[in-house]
Amino acid sequence: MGYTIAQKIIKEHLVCGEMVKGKEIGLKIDQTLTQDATGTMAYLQFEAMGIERVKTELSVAYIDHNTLQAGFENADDHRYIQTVTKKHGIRFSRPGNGICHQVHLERFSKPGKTLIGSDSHTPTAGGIGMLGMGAGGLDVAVAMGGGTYYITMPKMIKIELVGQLNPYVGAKDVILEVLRILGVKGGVGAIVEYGGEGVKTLSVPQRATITNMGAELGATSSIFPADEVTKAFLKAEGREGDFVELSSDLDAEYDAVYTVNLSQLQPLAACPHSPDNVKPVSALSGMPINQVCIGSCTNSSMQDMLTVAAILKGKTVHPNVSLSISPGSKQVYSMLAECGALADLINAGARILECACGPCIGMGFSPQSAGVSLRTFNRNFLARSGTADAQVYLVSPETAAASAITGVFTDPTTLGGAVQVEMPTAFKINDNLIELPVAAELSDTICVERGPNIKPIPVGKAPDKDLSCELILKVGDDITTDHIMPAGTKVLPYRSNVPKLSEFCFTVCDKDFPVRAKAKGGGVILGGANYGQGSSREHAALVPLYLGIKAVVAKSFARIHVANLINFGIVPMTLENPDDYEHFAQGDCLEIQGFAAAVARETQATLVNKTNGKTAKLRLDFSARQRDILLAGGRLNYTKQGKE
Ligand code: MIC
Ligand code: SF4
Repeated sequence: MGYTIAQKIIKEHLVCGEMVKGKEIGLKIDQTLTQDATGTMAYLQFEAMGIERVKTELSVAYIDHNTLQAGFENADDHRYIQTVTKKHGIRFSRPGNGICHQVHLERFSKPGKTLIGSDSHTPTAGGIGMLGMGAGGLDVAVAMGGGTYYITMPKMIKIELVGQLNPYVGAKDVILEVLRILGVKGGVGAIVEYGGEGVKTLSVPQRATITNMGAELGATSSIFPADEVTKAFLKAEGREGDFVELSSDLDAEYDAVYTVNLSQLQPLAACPHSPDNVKPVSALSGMPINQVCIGSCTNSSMQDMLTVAAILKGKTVHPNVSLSISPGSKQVYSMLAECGALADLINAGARILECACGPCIGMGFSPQSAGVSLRTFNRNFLARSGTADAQVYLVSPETAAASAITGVFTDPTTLGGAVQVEMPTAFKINDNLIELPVAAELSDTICVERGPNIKPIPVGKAPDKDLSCELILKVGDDITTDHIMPAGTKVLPYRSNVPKLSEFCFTVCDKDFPVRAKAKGGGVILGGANYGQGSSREHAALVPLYLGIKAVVAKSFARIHVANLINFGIVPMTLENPDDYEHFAQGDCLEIQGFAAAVARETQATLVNKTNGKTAKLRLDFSARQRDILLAGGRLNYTKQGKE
């Protein structure tokens, strides 16, 4: 039997385990990336491991999330990351150089290699044929130290692309269509591969828009073949030497195949508050809007920006609309300036932001009360924009630009004609904002600077012999990490200060949760399906650990979050029968007899509701390695025991 693209890369990097669907496998990681909102923790953990020098082929630290410096905290964290990376062999992408995924795609991604990043959108690199995966900071720290990265061997989903996109229909519409078909749980446990005749009609940045939002499918990764188009992109980046051809074997087997006809696609929008709540833009036409935000790691390439500039040229943004534009990287930004397109954007009334995540992570540009905001981003989770009652729609740059002019939801295909965007055959290469680390023998000369906002990382404990505690919080389906650990301007500065961060935990769902959890010494959380979807932020495990959470019971979990829970010694267990969810209410007294023994060796345990006498069977689906980590009270303790 032949191999899929991802299987070929996995086979090349397999360190342990068998490539059997559903089984744990260990992979060698070639490259890592971090960003500043998760990076501080990742490097603190790397330092705690006592490894002098990274062992990867390349590791890069980006500063792109916490760039609004309304106090000393973010600037201190940046300085810490700058000094710690210089010492330990990691490149440092300075603030102003751009969004991690965009810059990595331009400057470092390589077909056929593996990449993990402490950011869930690391699969963006799949646009170039690289196997990129989002991971918790601790997993990234381990990989930087040369350690193995563990995943469950994924199933393979193929999206067969046929036809060609019509004018004003973008790559964003392709992934929104896939989200419409598969939903936010549809990619869980899978790698999504793109193939078919339509592939060659898409540029690398367009492919990267599609793989980027594979994160919203819950997929382990998403990947495109590496072909002539990939080669041309690498050549334009002055990196032709990094090209290797990559495609699936003709007899490769997929668990499911879906066809998307590009020629038949129309502009789409993901409606509040989920990326899979997809409707045609034509069905929303005429709805008044208040804000448009263009940018993010999904849609901030040169191609996207030039398209927007062409639509806005000579027009004025509607008076009821505030338009922000954040180019994805310094490369894009400076080329826009040089070709004059930046002037077209400025003249139209766009508010140009720095090349960073910005509004995507609630770093400014929160919409007005109950405001309708059209964003070219990837997530429209409740309150993520910073305005609790905002209505955020995810759209393509084409739809965003057209609507910014009219002030109402506008299907860009009604503009008529076509935007002609001339893509440069050579990008402007200037890596002056990427600092190199010092040579190993000079590392002692570097003093790592730590600001007062950096507080110790909480460390987990071994599970209790019998678990007896309260159901401290009950939540529904599709709880995101933005519910568990919100972001935004007020919260993000505390990413390296867990005690302070804990004051915001779950407050989107229940404002009293932090105080209640602290007063009661923690307990168990009950969730619905796909608990922990979204970000890779390990804070969504670390902070509950700090608040005393010992276990999370759910109908199902998202991949990165479940790995983070295990890394920090919180036991994730699934309900054997999802209907049992109804037999538990917040405040109930819970018990699991023989809890530690079950974690050590059982695949089942019985959860007793002592308040109403009901019981539920729980599944404990762990590998032997995961059981050891949980018994040690988390991966930091486990590594201290000398294990990888
Ligand atoms: C996000 O888009 O939610 C983030 C912010 O990039 C996160 C990482 C984080 O929480 O720092 C992600 O996607 O992993
Ligand atoms: Fe940054 Fe938004 Fe991309 Fe996350 S999704 S990395 S916040 S641009």
